[in-house]
Amino acid sequence: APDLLTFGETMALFMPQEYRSLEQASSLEQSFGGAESNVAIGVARLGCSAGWFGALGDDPFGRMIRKRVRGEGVDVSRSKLVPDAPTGMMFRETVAGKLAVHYYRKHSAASRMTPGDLDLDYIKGCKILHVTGITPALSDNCRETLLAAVSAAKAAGARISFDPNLRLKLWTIEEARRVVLPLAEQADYFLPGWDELRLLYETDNFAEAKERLSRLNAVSIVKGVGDTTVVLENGDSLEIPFYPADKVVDTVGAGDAFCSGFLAGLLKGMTPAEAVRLGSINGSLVVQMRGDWEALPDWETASRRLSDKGWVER
Ligand code: KDG
Repeated sequence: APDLLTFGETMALFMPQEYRSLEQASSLEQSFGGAESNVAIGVARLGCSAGWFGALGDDPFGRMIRKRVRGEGVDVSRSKLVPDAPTGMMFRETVAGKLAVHYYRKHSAASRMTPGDLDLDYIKGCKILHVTGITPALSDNCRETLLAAVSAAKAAGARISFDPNLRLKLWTIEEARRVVLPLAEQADYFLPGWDELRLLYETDNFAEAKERLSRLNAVSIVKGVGDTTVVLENGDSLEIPFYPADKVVDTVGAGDAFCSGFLAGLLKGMTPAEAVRLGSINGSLVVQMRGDWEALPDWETASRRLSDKGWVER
């Protein structure tokens, strides 16, 4: 099995050109995105072995996604094209400077995944299983599938990486808390954004949140505490400034890009703090181009930035 495994829903993505609204657009650019496949692509681009699986519809979009994820060097051998449900779709537009996402994903192929779809032997062979809070928000059967994958991976000694990726269009914060907080307890790496953590922990006080995080077994990596990422490990806390971005064009996918750099760093033997720097470089590159994953760097580009001496730690 690949060293890094992840699974979830990947959707076809459509965006108007030149920042028109969807109402006014006459043509749309086609791409695709999904938090987990974004991570797998990022890890593969950095030269590590990565696999992604999920259910897609047996339709043009499902085939497009599988082909293109495979083309990025990600193992998609366990993904499925299912005949009786469509590939989910999403549309993004910027209206009055504000990004809006419209999902068409109810009853999608991915939302029907069940534990029976999992190849447990394959999952048991990975070093790190990365999951997000989007999957359990899709359906009860998806939640059970995620829990089954996490237990199998943990039992086999794999590490669990967990990004809550709160999607309040898919469930309420109360529902999210009931699933996300227990999953954080199972994780080896917990990667929330500070905006998400404030909602999950119901606090605006970072010191209080830190206190709660310190009770987890996980190394916690909190993204976006001001312009820094905070790494909490065995009671120590380290702030690592964001790698600078010249221009911010599209912030969607930044969190996934960050996770992919972080996970690739761990697979390359870096400490969590070093791996966060690689995550931050990935995040800074992705926000400068449209799309979730297109601007993810290869190892040569990222490592050049890693050795940039002008970028100091606080
Ligand atoms: O993190 C980016 C994702 O949000 C996007 O690609 C779509 O996976 C997605 C989702 O469910 O929102």
